[in-house]
Amino acid sequence: MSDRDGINAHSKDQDLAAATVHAAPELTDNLGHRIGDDQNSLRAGGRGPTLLEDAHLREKIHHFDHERIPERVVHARGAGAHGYFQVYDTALAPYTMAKVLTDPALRTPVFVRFSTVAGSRGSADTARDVRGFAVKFYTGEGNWDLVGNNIPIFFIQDAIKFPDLIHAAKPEPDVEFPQAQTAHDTFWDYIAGTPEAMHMIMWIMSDRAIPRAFPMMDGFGVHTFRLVNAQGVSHFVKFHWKPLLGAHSLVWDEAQKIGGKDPDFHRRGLAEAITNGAYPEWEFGVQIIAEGEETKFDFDILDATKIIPEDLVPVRRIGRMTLNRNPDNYFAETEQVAFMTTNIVPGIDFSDDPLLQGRNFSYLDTQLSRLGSPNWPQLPINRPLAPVSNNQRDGHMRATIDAGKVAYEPNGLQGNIPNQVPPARGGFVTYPERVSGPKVRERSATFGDHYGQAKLFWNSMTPVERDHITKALQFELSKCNTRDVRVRMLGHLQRVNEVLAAQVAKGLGEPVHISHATATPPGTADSAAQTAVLADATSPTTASGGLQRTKGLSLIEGQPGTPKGRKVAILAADGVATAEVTALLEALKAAGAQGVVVGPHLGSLGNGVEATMTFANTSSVLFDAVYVPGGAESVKALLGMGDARVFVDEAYKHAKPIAAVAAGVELLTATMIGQMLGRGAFAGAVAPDSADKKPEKSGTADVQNLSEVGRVQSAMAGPAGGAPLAAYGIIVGQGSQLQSVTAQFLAAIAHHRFWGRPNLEHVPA
Ligand code: HDE
Repeated sequence: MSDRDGINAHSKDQDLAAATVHAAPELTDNLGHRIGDDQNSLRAGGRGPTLLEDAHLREKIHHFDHERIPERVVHARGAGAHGYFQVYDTALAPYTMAKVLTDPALRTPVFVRFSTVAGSRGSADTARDVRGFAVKFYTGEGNWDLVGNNIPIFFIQDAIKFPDLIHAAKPEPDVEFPQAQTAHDTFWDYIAGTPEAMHMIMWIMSDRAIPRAFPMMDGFGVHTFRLVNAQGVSHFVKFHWKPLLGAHSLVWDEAQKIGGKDPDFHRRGLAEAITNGAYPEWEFGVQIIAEGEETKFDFDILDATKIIPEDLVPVRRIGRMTLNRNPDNYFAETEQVAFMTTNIVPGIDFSDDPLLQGRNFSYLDTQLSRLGSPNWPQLPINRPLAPVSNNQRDGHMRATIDAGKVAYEPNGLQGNIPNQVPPARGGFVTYPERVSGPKVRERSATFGDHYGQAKLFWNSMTPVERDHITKALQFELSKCNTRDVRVRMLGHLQRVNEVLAAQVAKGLGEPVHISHATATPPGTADSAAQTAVLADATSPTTASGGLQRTKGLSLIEGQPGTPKGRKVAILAADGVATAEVTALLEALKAAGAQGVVVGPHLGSLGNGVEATMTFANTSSVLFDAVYVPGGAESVKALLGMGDARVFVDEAYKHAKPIAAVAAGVELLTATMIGQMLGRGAFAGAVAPDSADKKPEKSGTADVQNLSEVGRVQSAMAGPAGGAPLAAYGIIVGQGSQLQSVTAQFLAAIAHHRFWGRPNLEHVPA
């Protein structure tokens, strides 16, 4: 067995462990001298000048002065994790000789880095942006990097445009703002002159650009690649990652507030999930197209502004990735990891996508300015598990000691080793694609349709998702200072969908020229009126394989519903009903969700309930659902706290499940929920306080059963003429109904958001 065959899921962990150092009892300098005093520099007298002789002071400050390296020119803000990848079976063997994709016995170690694109290293996680989704597979055949995004297409078709796109998106160079935002003149000025970006604009204005969590994001290889089998036959392929938790998003008002309340929201969530053993998982999928088949499409598979709709070519799920270990050191691992699109293994190859071809230059080039030496592949996080042997030598920070006098080939002195490897023994051979043509700077006519798939995306959205896209465009363009930029963008939107354009125009105070009904934009809340206007506003597609809509695009339709990974705030004060808190905490834990008691102060709230967060140090926007247990004293205190009321109001506005038991229901009726739905909706739910009673055993069963959500308890009367409370994701009950309330609440959490609640625009949160 060679070193290449012995790789298992832990191989990279062991490799990194060899380079990991732990604190030792004795303090030393960098060259092992024991330090006697690390608090006082060497001075001529207690009040005298510092002496040049103080080598320890100079070493310490010298190292500190050089601790930073340049941040990535794009994707500077990121978070990473270790894990492994394994295919289910040999299904891809007819298509590729890559062992990582065909041998189900292999657990290939991976390191994954998620990122935003535009913001700098310290920017907020929840900015509206594409997310990077870069996976480094440490395979026995060398490293394979799949450097993808959470959106399956890109803004531009040719790499030569990338510096312009990024210059336009980054903070404006004269003033260096806005940070991590596209809502400014230069971005939209560039986009208005770049029609090929229109499909991508639909995606980044959608909720895809504000994911709920890294483990709740799709991932895409974006470009068309090749799979090549042992006979040298090539198929085209698109790569997909599908999260087991489903792909879910924040809402924009929430994302903006989180940016201030917890700028580390996504990286904290990833680290906590792994620490808690809730390992993020994705299935790996492929769309495979035989060579020649691609010419049947009315779009070009080499054009990175196009998807291959899933209804045209289904995604076959062939394996799974699990992330199960946090990095030990952010800088050494997440900051120094260097991905390259050119890292591929036998059985995988490039297509002629001009964006991919340009990337193949950029990723090697950029590592030199970031990591400062051509020896960056020797850094522990970058070095492969596959053995390395070649005649490259020297350079800054060379870590290996390359023994022997021969550093060239061919050579006779060393038996001509290291020697080239024939294909039969794993040597890489480029797919011998036949290429001919004049040298020209031109774009193929097959790349010419810039609006067709933007329409496919728009049509495939549910009405509330269309409302969100429209609101995002109203927001972004309203922040452009130059009217001409706004008006030029309206021209493009008109070509995607005229009702969309009219609604955005309304938000910008521009004239609307269509006869279709319009609605006044509603501020930060979802608007029932705008959603209704957009509900039937579809556009005939082109460049979409004859499809008018396709699955795989909506974040609301076809996503798995699960309470796993969700975080619930339990609002409580001194005297809270212990049994109700305990029952919910247990039920959430059993369902893979997490409950957090939020109180006016940390620590004991009496009877064994501990508050681990306070109304001052957290916020409604950091949770997926809210629960108000009973306990007369506790509820009385909450009723007197504006922060507790806003907590509930925001959860209502952001369409999150809300539950209350016994006296806890009073907090709901006293907040905007009571006013929005009418207090009558809660009739019969408020019962004598259950604090002293023994509750029924809490129910954890049947949490996946979403029909529970629609089931109305006898205690819950529906608002006159309206839907029952539970249909709005609001679950209330008496203390004696704890089991049923808990089960319904879990089902509501699994459903995630309850769009279309009444009167949202009136909620002052
Ligand atoms: Fe990148 N991109 N990119 N990109 N990209 C970088 O490489 C570049 C593109 C992506 O977590 C840089 O090491 C060009 C598409 C990710 O370390 C740089 C073009 C996609 C990451 C670079 C693109 C990506 C990067 C900066 C246009 C999705 C972060 C630092 C042709 C398929 C990787 C670095 C990490 C990073 C260049 C377009 C994904 C400068 C020239 C399309 C996930 O080399």
